[in-house]
Amino acid sequence: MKLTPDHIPGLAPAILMSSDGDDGDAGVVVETKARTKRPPLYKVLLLNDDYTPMEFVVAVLERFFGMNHAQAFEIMLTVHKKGVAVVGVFSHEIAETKVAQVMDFARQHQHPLQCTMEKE
Ligand code: TYC
Repeated sequence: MKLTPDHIPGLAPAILMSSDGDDGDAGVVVETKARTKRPPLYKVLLLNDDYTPMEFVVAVLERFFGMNHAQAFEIMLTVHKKGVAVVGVFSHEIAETKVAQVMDFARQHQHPLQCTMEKE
């Protein structure tokens, strides 16, 4: 089997010398270099429903996503009209925390607001 560094995630080739022409493995010298991989990012999505008050959604966007009132109102209207909008992009841990905070806050106020996350 031909083995090149492309088969090894996180390792990059530095030197790749040709084989001696038999099975493609012998005589091959490979130096590898550690490759730093960016952590995956996650979109946090807010979903529309027919019952959650618009003012509550605006308050959620201000409180948990650091938006000013005008930004929050605009995103709320996008969700209201289109059904869904991305309200932020975060690391997995931060996205999970945001989703939990929004879901808890909505439940505390007995609103059916839904917030989810998906890999970007
Ligand atoms: N559709 C809701 C209403 O008319 C408002 C709303 C907007 C609800 C955004 C949820 O994520 C949402 N009261």
